Amino acid sequence: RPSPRAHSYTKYNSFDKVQSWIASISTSNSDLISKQTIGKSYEGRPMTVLKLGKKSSSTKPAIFMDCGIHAREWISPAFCQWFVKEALSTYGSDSQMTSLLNEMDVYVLPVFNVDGYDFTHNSNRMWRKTRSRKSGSSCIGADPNRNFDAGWCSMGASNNPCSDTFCGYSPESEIEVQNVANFIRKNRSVFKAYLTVHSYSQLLLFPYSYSYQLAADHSELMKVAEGASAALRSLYGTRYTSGPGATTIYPAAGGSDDWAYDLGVKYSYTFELRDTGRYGFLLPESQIKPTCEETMLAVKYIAAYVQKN
Ligand code: ING
Ligand code: ZN
Repeated sequence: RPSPRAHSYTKYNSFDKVQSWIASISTSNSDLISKQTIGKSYEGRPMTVLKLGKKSSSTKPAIFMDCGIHAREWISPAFCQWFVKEALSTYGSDSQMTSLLNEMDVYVLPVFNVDGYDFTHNSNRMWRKTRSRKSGSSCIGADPNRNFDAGWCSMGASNNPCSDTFCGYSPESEIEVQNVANFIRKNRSVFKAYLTVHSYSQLLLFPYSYSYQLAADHSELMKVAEGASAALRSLYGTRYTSGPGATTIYPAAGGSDDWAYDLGVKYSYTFELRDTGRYGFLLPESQIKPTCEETMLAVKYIAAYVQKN
């Protein structure tokens, strides 16, 4: 088995490479990291979550972060891999990371839409959805970020199976969405924050996207988002806009952040990473490092806030 040293964090790795990285990194750092499979995808691929944190006899509060809900947004899984590497390599030297992993656990799902991600590497680079099939339609897949049970398919989603924003045949019809929703429901009392990473547009979004109503915690969510955006910008000057999904990007029901928030996970955020459209989903590999470095600052800002609240 290749050692984690052989893994490149500045390339867009295939699903198979991410899986072997998950296997090796979790065995070589067993004091700080463990892995668990939360289920299998439509095509039978494992969905593996990495749990980062100092082992403790009692249950610690936790943060859940997923990447790669949408297949073509390759910078997103690259960020989750970067985050895991940084967490392990700065634990013990960076005081914030040390304190975070001593007091909390961070659950990372590096690739959510495993079938779609593999499909973008092998067949169609611009694929977004899952790869599920249903008799009666020749079109494949549903949008996992329209398939959560949050105002499901009421706005900004399509009931046409051929659409890129198809909401699915019912809430959680997609097995990948069901696997994540079940895992978060099971641990709902320990999760203090839910972070989901997309691209592109340079936005830090929070609920709601399924409604124009402001979230009960709107002011606090906005304050934390502005702080995180400022931290991100401090490194290379990259500008992010913060706000509720519905008015900051577009109304869209069935999103994971709205669902997690309504379940009771207060600090629920959607990142839209670089860029603003020059390269879009085809962000060059040369931008992986700077994008991940600046995004680390925003994620660590949110984590530090959640930790003290
Ligand atoms: N953007 C998100 C999308 O699913 C979003 C925006 C965020 C919608 C939160 C709903 C909830 O369309 C991308 N780029 O995928
Ligand atoms: Zn997306």
